[in-house]
Parts: sequence; structure tokens; C-alpha cells
Amino acid sequence: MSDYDSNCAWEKDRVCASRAPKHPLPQGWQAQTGILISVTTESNPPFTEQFQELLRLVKQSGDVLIGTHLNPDGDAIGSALAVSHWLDGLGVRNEVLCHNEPPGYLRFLPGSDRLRREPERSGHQLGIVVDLDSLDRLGSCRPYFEALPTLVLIDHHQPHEMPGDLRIVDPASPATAAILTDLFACKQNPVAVDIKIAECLMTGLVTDTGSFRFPNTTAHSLHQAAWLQERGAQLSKVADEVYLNRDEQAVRLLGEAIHLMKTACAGRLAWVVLPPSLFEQLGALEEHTEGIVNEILSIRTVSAAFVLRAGKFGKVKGSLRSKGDLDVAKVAQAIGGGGHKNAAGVTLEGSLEVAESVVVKAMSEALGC
Ligand SMILES: [Mn+2]
Repeated sequence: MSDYDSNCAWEKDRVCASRAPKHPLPQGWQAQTGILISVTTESNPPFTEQFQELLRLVKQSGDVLIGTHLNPDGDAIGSALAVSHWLDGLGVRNEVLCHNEPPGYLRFLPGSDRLRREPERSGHQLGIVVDLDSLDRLGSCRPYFEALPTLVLIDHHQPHEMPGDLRIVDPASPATAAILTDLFACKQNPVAVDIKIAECLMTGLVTDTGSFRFPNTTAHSLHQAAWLQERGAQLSKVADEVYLNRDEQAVRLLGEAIHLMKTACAGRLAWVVLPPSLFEQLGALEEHTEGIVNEILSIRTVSAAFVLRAGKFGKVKGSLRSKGDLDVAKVAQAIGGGGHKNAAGVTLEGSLEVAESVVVKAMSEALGC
């Protein structure tokens, strides 16, 4: 039995239960939403009530549609597939939808071949969406979920749009997979967490915590990783699949990006603007930009970094990162985006040049330079 079991089992007082929430929920949101609201894991364990409500909804539904966000990452796909395997264990039919195919480094996940862009069946009675707070993030899959009578949302982003009838949301949690780990660890869970579920959840934890290096990593998430490894998910296997599995174009794009890097604020701000011609020249795709921003953030003097690229429909997409206390989610919200304190995203109108000046200005202000 790991410390996770002994310290964190729902029926017991937990070491991790005594911590106050780091990010209190916005005032008033409780009143606006559906059946049950919750905060979980880091903020407000135990989680039994939320699990029982989820189980009740799932059991009374014959067929469930699972969804996650477009341009999916390890937490998105890992969480969606973990829910799918869990429903299999309950004998509940389900399908998994995503606007995009899973990136190459996530194809090792058990069940990754289940992902579809549109449902194969009709008549689903319940939707479960994970790792998003705005239905726009479902991309082309959005209408299938909007048509469902009941929607469950499980997420760790700062709530703003708050869709869903049952919302299981904890902004203090490092990953949606961390929330699911706590849900599935409930004593009331009739499904054993097997290697398939454990690998999917471990992948979400590993990717959203940057291999347990980001400040969102807590003692609780490390206990969770130990608990998942005991159920068959090898941390080293997941890390190899995720990090030693890059396309050649991704590494070549990184090399070019570093050549293009600019700095300001006495080296505290670093950024890269990736022109569309570079993607054409290298045969690189949007998914190959993953990780570039963290590379430039790794410079000792740099406190904030961003990468811009041309998105669809004439828009510009940006990834913002910071170290320590600098809150890039606030910067992103002010100019058209959102996310977490140290990792956020923006979508801007106009040319790359215009977007660059907007983000440089906003980031410089946040840095006070
Ligand atoms: Mn996530």
C-alpha cells in the first residue's frame, strides 16, 4: 500500500486534505451551474459525492460520448481514453471524439485508435468532456455534445464559461488526469484501475507537470504517480514514449526557431515568431511547435517567453510561458486567451507582426519593463 492509499483514501483524514485552495474559485460561479459543483483533490477532498453523482449519471445512460479539446495534449487524450476504459469496465458503451488525430507521441496510449472526428452511432444520452472549460475548444465536435441531454465536465482550468450539468472542476489540480485519478481511487469505484487506465492517467500527469518539474507538481500528484505505477503504468516507459519520440521536422523546426529568437527587457523576455514559410520549407506541422517555448524559457535570465505562429482563418496563435510568480494567464486573458499561471495560450486577429507587438507590449508590462 502506497502513501497515496494510506494518506489519501477517502474514508480517512488525509495529509493532503488540510491545505487551503491555492486558487479560490471565482465568486458566484457556484450559483450559476448545474447539478453539483465541486472542487477536488488539492482543494477539497474527499471526492466521494462527486464520484457517486458521476457514477449515477453514467449508469443510467446506455451510451456515452466522450470529448476533449482540439490540438490535444497528453492530458486531453490520456484523460479521455481513461474515461473510455473506465466506462468499458462498467459495461457502458462509449465513443471518444476529438477534432484532431492524436499526435504521434500519444499513439502508444491504449485505445488511441478509438478517437474519431464524428460519432459512429447516434442516441448517446450523456456527454463527458475533459480538460476544457469552453465548448468552443471541442472544435468541429461541439454540435454533437450540445445536442446531448446531459453533459459532465471534468477539468482543471480556471472556469470562465462553465458549461455542463455536472461540473467536477479543480483549478488547483495539476492535470485533469489528476482529478480522474482521485475519482477512480474512490472506494466506491466498482472498476479496478488496470494498466490501461493507469497508463492513460500517468501520461496526463507526466505531460501537464512537465515530468513533475513544473510548480503545479504537488506531494499529492507524486503520490498519485506512485499509485498509478503500482497499477502497471511505468513512469519511465511513459516518459520515453512522450519525450524520445519526436518527428525529425520537430527538432529541425526547434533549431530554426532558436535562430529566430529575439529578446527584450534586458534578456528577461524571449520570443520567437514562426513564419508560415518555415513550416513549408521543413514540412513541419502545428504539432511540431510543441516544446519550443519551453526551450527558450530555459535560458537562465528569461522569466517569460512566447512563441507565435499563423493559425487558421487569418488568426495568430501564441503559447505563453513564465517562471515563478509571473502570471501569464492574466496576460493572455487581457489580450484574448487564457490558461494557467505559468502556461497560457492566445488567439489574436491580424498579421504576425501586429500580434508580435501586442504580445511583446503585454508581456513587457507584466514584467514591469
Ligand atoms: Mn490539462
